Amino acid sequence: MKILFLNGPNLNLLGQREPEVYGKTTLADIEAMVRKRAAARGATINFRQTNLEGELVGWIQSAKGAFEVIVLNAAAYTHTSVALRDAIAGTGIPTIEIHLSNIHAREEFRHKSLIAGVCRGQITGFGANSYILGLEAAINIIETIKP
Ligand code: CA2
Repeated sequence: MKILFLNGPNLNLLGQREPEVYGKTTLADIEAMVRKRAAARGATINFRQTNLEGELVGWIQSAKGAFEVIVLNAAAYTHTSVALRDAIAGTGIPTIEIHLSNIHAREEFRHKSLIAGVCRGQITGFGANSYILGLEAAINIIETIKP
């Protein structure tokens, strides 16, 4: 089971700024947590972060044939990027949208996700645990496709 975790802009700042919104856990802490659970579940993960929209698009495109599922926290690009939506639709790889915060309980501009319609589902508001739930959803998809 090969699962690609992608993280968008500013998530490299997790644990360093705005702890009242995003918590004190760093992205490296989250990666370690996901790695541990993935190993226990027999899955292999690749975990990346970028501040660049085009880099995310490139990673999504080249995931074809290399990964079975993508777990994506597109951060602010969630609300703005038609390019990301098109890339997800274009690869056809099942993609799970995740967020640390509950985007529907925040500012109105965060309520709209441009990628939600091309993702298998959305996990939002469980803090760092959203990543573990994303991993479990990814494994479930893989096991359903290949019983
Ligand atoms: O809740 C999430 O996971 C978000 O994807 C986080 C994005 C935000 O734009 C989305 O609406 C919801 C923001 C990530 C920025 O993270 C920071 C962490 C620390 C300090 C500043 C930003």
